[in-house]
Amino acid sequence: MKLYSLPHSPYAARVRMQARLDSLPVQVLPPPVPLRTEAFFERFPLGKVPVLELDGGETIAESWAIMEYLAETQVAGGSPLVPVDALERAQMRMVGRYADLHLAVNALFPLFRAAMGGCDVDAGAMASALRGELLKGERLLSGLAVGRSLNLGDIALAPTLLYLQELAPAVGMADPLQGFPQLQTWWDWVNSIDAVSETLQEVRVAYHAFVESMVAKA
Ligand SMILES: N[C@@H](CCC(=O)N[C@@H](CS)C(=O)NCC(=O)O)C(=O)O
Repeated sequence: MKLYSLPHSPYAARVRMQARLDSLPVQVLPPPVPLRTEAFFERFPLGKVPVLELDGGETIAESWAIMEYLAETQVAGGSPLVPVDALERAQMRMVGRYADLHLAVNALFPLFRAAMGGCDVDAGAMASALRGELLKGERLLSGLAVGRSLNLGDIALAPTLLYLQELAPAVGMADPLQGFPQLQTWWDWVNSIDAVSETLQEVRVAYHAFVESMVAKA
């Protein structure tokens, strides 16, 4: 199987983490045709990475769909990254949805657009939105932060939180996890797992290189 990935992509990082954790036979490659071209959309209708290409040529986009496919098909007896218990599985999906539909939509995307030179940046409003979204995570993870196995929800959340820590200083939050002890405990825990911290470090390095290239172009 081939995983089309970009090193700075938080979404591709999820699948790379999973591949490391579950020792999956996945070859990580850059996209075979340039992003944002007609050729890319023709081959990969959703127009984004990550994309998993199976040995038969079928493709799957959307990180969550890829992760569930891999977890269901590639580990005999089921991946340990998906809880057997239905409630724990629902909690796993809830954390994944929190990362994508709350934290990313309401806090990360506005910060990212601002960092990329968006106009009318209201730093105070962005910091306040970020605090509000982190407070949701703080409450959500209370009781889910420690004493259990890592799951796909954690893998989905970790790269999003990494990006928020990279971008929050621009709106005056040098340490966005300060004041959110559950989130901090969770962050320390996931970072104590090598496959997670190594993948996050790849994302961090690639993001810094990306920022430097933007500065050089400006
Ligand atoms: N919901 C998608 C998001 C994927 C996504 O946004 N990927 C970005 C890279 S981080 C991308 O491919 N962007 C292409 C573009 O902006 O043209 C997922 O979970 O896979």
